[in-house]
Amino acid sequence: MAPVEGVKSVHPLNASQPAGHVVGAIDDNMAYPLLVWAWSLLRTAERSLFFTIGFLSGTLSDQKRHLLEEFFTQWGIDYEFCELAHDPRFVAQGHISPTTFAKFLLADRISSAHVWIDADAIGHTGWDQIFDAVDEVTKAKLLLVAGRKHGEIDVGKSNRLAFNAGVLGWPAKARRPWSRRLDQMDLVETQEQQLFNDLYGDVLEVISSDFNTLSYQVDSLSSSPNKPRIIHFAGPQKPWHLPARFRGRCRLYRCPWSAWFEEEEMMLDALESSSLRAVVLGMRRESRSIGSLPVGRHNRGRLLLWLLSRLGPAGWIVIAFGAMARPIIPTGTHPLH
Ligand SMILES: [Mn+2]
Repeated sequence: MAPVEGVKSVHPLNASQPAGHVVGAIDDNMAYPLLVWAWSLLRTAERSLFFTIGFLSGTLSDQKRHLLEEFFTQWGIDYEFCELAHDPRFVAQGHISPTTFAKFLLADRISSAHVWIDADAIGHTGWDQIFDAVDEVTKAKLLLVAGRKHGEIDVGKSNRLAFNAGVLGWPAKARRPWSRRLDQMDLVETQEQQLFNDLYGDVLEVISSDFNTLSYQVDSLSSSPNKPRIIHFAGPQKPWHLPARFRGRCRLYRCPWSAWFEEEEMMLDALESSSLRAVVLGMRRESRSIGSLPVGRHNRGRLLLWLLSRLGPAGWIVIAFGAMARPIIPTGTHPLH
């Protein structure tokens, strides 16, 4: 079948422009968001791409994996799946699954230059310039990350993690051994991010926060002074959890989630006449589910989405009242604008 229109095939590789190697990891829950991730990255890249998708043993069903392979083949994506050994130290923490630790395993396995991007992110025009930045990493630096705000980073600040590990540029250099350090660590709130900060804090090359724009830091894309190149939907509540009927508000307001909805819509439109469309709609339905009732202070945004997914049209009442509670609900990440 012909590749989807508007998407550049990576076959044959364009010799004048080096291909970018994108690495990510998923489990069954993230199979559908991964499609939107891959679609957006491919759609907006100016170079050919090669994808490595990692998964921890036993967390991605053969069925899901085969479905993803069908999509990738149809889109002309050059890819490999990479099964990784699970490790009891890879803990689930709140909404963060053990899959996040795949970053370490994949960076060890892939010694050539590549860019890790969390599957809860999308690419925007210009995102693939990060590959140039990785190639230009200075001699003493081992890892490229995006600053938290306006390209700034403060490694010395001990009360807060210096960088978010959702986007990582790995030059073709040695990786630091992480296993023993992980053994020595106390359990902290975001174990894998803390480990990254501990290991690489002194050898970081920092680029603009545009390459890892955290959705909860942006209220509206139309008023944001920066042009996000990679939008990372970090945090417990995710755009794919929001039922379609409530998405119009986000799109009107241009909250960061609207960018995810646009990519998803483009992807679905491009699959209009494809035999895979029915399959993708099934995956989409499945991805909406949040599971059991989310509890705890940090889960207020997720709780709102949980309610909206169960209430149907009555969810508008929750939104009307919720708008009054806006100050206690995370900004830029929900339909309460
Ligand atoms: Mn993430």
